Amino acid sequence: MQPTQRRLANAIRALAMDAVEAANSGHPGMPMGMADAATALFTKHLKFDAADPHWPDRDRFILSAGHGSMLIYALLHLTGYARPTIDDIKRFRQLGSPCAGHPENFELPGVEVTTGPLGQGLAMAVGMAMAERHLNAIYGDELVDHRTFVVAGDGCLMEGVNHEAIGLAGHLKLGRLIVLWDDNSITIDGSTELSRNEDVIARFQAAKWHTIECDGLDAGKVSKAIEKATADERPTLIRCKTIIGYGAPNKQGTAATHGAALGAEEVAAARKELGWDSPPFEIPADVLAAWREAGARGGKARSEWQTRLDASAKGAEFTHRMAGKVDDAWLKPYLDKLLGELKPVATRKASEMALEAINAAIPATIGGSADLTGSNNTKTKALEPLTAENYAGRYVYYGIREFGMACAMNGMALHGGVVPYGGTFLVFTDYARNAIRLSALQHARVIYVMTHDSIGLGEDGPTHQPIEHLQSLRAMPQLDVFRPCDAVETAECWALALQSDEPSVLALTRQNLTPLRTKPEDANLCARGGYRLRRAGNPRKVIFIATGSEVEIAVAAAERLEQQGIGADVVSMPCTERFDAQPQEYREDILPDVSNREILRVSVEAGATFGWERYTGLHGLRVGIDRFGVSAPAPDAYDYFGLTPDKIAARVTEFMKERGIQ
Ligand SMILES: Cc1ncc(C[n+]2csc(CCOP(=O)(O)OP(=O)(O)O)c2C)c(N)n1
Ligand SMILES: [Mg+2]
Repeated sequence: MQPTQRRLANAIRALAMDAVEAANSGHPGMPMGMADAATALFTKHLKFDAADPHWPDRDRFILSAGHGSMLIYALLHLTGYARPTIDDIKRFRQLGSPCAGHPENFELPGVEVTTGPLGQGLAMAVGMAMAERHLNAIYGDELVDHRTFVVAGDGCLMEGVNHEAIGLAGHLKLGRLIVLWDDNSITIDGSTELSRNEDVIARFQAAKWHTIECDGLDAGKVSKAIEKATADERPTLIRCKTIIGYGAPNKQGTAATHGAALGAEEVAAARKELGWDSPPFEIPADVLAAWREAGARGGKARSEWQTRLDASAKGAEFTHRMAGKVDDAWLKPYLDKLLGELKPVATRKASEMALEAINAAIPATIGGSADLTGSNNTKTKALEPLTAENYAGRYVYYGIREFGMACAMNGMALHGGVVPYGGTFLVFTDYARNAIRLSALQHARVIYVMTHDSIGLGEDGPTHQPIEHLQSLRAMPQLDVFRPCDAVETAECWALALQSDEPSVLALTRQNLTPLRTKPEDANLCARGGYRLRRAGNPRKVIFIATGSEVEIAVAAAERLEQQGIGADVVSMPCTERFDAQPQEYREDILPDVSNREILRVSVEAGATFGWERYTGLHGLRVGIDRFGVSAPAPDAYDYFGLTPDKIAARVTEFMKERGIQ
């Protein structure tokens, strides 16, 4: 006799209790409450094949309530994924175990995205569903025909980003997105009544979602709800009424089960309550067999899909795209043309010019902006909007939803087959910041086109003028921050961002910049992160290290110094992260390891000087802005902050005099 759905679910409950008990840390309540719903989904509906976690046409499952990580670890193990093994689960939350505290996409195939920061899983799922519809529009049902399922908790539906995400999903009519809400009326502080009295269902309906309510502890009812959800054209929220920690007789329904081990006594009582008499980490053979059967259930669909792929005229192209490969053959002809018609342009405009070539050459790009299309210059001429009526479009009007946009781009990038880029003002990276952090943590190739990158934006004033943003983004691991100084560097930085397996921020100006790179080069000079743009004429006494719009100012300041017999190099440093990764000989050639008495190093960037001592040395000179900006035309703002060639040259000579540098 086949084990009941409840008994299959109890295997999840047991593993969750036991793993948290062994680690003496973790969250048993959520997996225990949602075990029945997850069992219904994984045994009856989710299209997947545990033998091939990377099958491109699999349904995507996203555990947005990432603290309940044992739910997904249990599911992957039970359905027969190669990892996690039972030993991995025994080492839940221990160093080196792929069963980390929260699910990490880079640890386990089957974990589609990294979750834990509440709300973002749901918002990334929106991006996954967008990528699916887009690729479906191009490759058809025979190659792309899958759904995105999400388990979200109360926390996910309280975080502001859920509003952005569901608004976008409703607007784009992402009918293949199905969210199971773990409605257990509990969060860490206690009852949800402490902090929420909104009508969540009405809110989703207002965002044009289909909603269903069911008993989340009854797998059969959840199954019926999923059937209804898949039949509807709208995205669906299934409100699963559950009890947190279900099965733990004395603690269920309370916040005590949310994030702590239940304790040996309560675990024993739960075993009794659930009729589960296997020792910890042991799954009865009949239960395991039924789960393994569920994990192999998609094998036939996968092999049929493989046959269709092999026969498809677009098969090779599809495989290439899903592998994430992009061409960079566009760069050289583009640069050749650009060098023939040099004129001052803002780097945001230079980015648009490069994008014209990129979008023509790389069909996988999907652009967008958080309602600043005309300012971010992200839409190239041929791009059509991606809409509910035309999913084949390649331009997303995200609306004023920076965080939602960044999350959606993470989801798209991790879905695969598309390369998302999106814009807003650099100052608003703060709105999107935790999603940028998740791009970095997850190795998601997302390209952030962040314009208006300094006081150079002028009259909009200090609310819009980034100060600390460049340095704070540079502090983030696994993220490249590019700040190109002219149109050539902008194209080079775009090429690097597209070839990267990490996210990038392109910091671009509003104001026009003088072309500084005017000759063809054999190599992409920005690839080294920093390079000598100008070599000292007189004996070298000064090295300017500048980025973006301040490079031309540094070059002009260097010319002033040369007139006084002071030799000055100018290093353009479009990407400090890449410079830091260069071999020591290279770095020492550009920034020789000598005292600032022999050669003074001067950083010039229209932003926080914090951190620039890394390149100037403690006794070097840092020219920047360590206060909020001002509302004024850009040239006045630059003058006010002393960021003009004359003022910088004067400051350098003064500094040299004070310090006795000859
Ligand atoms: C953005 C964010 N803020 C705070 C937390 C810390 N946190 C983890 S779980 C949780 C409560 C979530 O409540 P709910 O989603 O209802 O989960 P349940 O207690 O039902 O498992 C909080 C505040 C987090 N992970 N992410
Ligand atoms: Mg809850």
